[in-house]
Amino acid sequence: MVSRRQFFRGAGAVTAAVSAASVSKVALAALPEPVLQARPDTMPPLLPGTGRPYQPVVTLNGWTLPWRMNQGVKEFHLVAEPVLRELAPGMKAHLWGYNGQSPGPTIEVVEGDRVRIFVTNKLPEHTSIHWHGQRLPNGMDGVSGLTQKAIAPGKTYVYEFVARRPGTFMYHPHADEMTQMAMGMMGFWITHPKSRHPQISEVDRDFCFLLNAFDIEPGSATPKIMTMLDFNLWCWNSRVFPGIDTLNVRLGDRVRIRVGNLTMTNHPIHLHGHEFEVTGTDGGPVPRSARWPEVTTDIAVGQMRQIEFLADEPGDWAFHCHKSHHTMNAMGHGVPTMIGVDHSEVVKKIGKLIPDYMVMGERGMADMAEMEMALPANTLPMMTGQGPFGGVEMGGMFSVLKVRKEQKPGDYSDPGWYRHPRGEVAFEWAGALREPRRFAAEGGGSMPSQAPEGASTELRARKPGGSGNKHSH
Ligand SMILES: [Cu+2]
Repeated sequence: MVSRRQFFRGAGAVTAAVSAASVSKVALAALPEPVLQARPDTMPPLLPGTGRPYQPVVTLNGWTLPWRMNQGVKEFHLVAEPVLRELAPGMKAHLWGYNGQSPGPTIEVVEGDRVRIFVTNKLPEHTSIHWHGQRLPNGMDGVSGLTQKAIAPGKTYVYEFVARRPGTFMYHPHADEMTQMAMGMMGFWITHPKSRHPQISEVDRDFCFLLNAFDIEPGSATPKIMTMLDFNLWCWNSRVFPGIDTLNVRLGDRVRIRVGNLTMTNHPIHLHGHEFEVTGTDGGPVPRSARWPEVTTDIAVGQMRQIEFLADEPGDWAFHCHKSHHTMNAMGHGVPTMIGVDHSEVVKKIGKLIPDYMVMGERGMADMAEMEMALPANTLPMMTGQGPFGGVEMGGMFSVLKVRKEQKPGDYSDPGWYRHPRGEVAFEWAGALREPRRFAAEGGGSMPSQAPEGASTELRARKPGGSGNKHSH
């Protein structure tokens, strides 16, 4: 891929050189060669070889689409087509996307760029592309039926407009949207500022990804497109944990993360160990005076959010959607809550009939992560991912921000697990435990089963060993 990219960049440079001299009609009429991506890896930032300079972004488990300059116009070629996307090692899905992957490649341009996008439809049905959030001529807005004819299978359409407003945008079909978005058709668009912008910081790392979701029955590979809410695979850029790459940064880096939501529900995105500010929304940069610190920001359907922070705490920091069901992989929601239910008798009886019978959830659901039950082909454990201390018991919309002193500028490779300084890891208490008197009197229960006769309702709460804690109740 790198070599193909370099080839493309080289080709772009040649095209630019040619156009500076004299352009043949053939060269002008030809479409830019579509560049395809075969892998779901996070590609290193694509440094602009032609056009105006900018600080590129890194698309999590994605890539940026190369372009060519054609007489001052930045030309891209998107191909809408069926793709095979690996959601995580062990599971591949038949999706629809662009240029070999779902989501499609990120498009990066500079404020003021004139942009021409060729869109070729290799799907079995018509499509269109809407450039979500952009200021553009109405007829370029991509709403089939309303602002253009739908692009029939086999046809290529051209969109052309000036990227007027710097910011974070998305693209997606506006034709049979329910099907095409449920199948994974979407992509990111970044318009970089043309010069220093008072409300847009220069950052050391700039990541982006889309929130998307699929409903794929265990054992199958194609999403159920009629699902409205009960999705079972909650993705960042069509990947689920542990298939989502970590965000690797250098200690002291100023980091920006851009997130767009094209699922059917909101996602409160939460970062551990740091506070961030929302520095941009769908509508552009947030004035500095209007920003406030957060550790979680909710991203509604159709919204984009840019968060920024100083990565000044070394470690492996969880970064995830805070809806606990969204940090899970394929699961049935029809499972009753079994916590506290003793199944031993019924299991003995069923075991005589079905030797492999297994009860889930008596002690919570963490057993699921350790469960070695055979899975149907092409699905993922519900909670998974191994950390340095054992199972992480997560899936779905979960990743890790890795902050390291040794990470070199511009190095996005995974530094491995954090090595905690001595004395900075939670540890098991090995000393004696004093049992509160009430526990023993109540036979080990933590709550009195009934108030003793004549007792007042006042509870005397004492913090254990609380010499320094003088809160009274
Ligand atoms: Cu969520």
